[in-house]
Amino acid sequence: MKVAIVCYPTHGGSGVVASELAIGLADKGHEIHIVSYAQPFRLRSFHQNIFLHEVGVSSYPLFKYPPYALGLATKLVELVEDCDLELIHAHYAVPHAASAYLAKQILGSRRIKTITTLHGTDITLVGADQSFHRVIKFTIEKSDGVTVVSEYLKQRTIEEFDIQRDIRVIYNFVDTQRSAPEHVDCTRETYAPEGEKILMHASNFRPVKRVGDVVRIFAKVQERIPAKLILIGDGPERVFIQQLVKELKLIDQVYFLGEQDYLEPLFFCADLFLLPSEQESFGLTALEAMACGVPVICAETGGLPEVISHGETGFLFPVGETGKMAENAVDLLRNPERHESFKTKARSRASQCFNADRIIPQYETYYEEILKSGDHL
Ligand code: GMT
Repeated sequence: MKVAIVCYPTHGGSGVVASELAIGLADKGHEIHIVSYAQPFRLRSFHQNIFLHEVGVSSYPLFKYPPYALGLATKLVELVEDCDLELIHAHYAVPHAASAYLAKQILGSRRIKTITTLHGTDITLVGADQSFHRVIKFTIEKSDGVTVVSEYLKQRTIEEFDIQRDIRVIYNFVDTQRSAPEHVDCTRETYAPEGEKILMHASNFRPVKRVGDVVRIFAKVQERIPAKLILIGDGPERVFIQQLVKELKLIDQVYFLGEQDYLEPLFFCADLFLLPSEQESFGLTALEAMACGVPVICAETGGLPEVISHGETGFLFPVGETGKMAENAVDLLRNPERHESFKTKARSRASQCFNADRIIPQYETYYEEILKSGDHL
């Protein structure tokens, strides 16, 4: 197949899923054209069968906001014509799905199919914003195919936008080969020289991630057992979090590593991963942690209960219940046998249910179905 994959290039789940999908499909011989405003961070090295196309948007004094959606649509039209593409797969509704729809209309009689993958905040946060609501609903209805990353997100999309059409659930996935322990290159001693336990969190430091809760959970844990916290990522809340760490007198115990392209090497240093988000349509970082044998303590929200098995691979507690999260973290860390069993189950759940070898063929099959189907106009 010859496919255009449209995605965000920045550190974030939707860009990771789109890039890893591109790699998986290209490995199987499909011709994949990545369309984005910059090179996605997971596609910096060379991959056979992957072609990168950056969308540039001219800036004129008249434009307060450069019209990226139109530049993207134009790029897609050119690519479909020049490279004879069959399918545009837009990751994230805003504005990618709208640009794909526009490209399809411009191409007219030339047959091209569009698939939109909804990732979460395009429905739960951006979608709830009235200024985008009608366009998102329209593009969901008009895409030839729509996938979502969890059953939760499917229900949420149907309810939020009153959608009647079919929506396919295809879960996020991990390359469990890359999560194999022989790839370890992080040493615990660097972060925990006295043999302390290591807790970890990775996100884009947006309010929806409740990184403040991560710090509060850690503050309670380290009162009872020697521990360190590693925070990975960057975003609008970082300054506030650094302030909170100072106020709680935890500076010597918390490491801010900034954005990292791959989390696996660091996960091998971790004893627990914390994800107390307000909302999480799936929680790709939780899955990546599990794949490396790291149990996850997270909020019982969104799609996380579909990923984490409570009492087996981690714990789920209501949003904001930092006390319970900390208490269970301490109990688990103090019980090496139980901790070991959680680690084993986390790794095996990730590889049995969410392995790339299992999920990428689901996208391939869906592509084939959509290519065979009639137009969805
Ligand atoms: O909020 C993020 O983590 C970024 C966001 C994105 O679109 O890049 O992530 C969303 O998509 C991921 C991949 O499908 C999901 O695993 C995340 O759960 C989802 N984030 C939220 O729903 C908050």
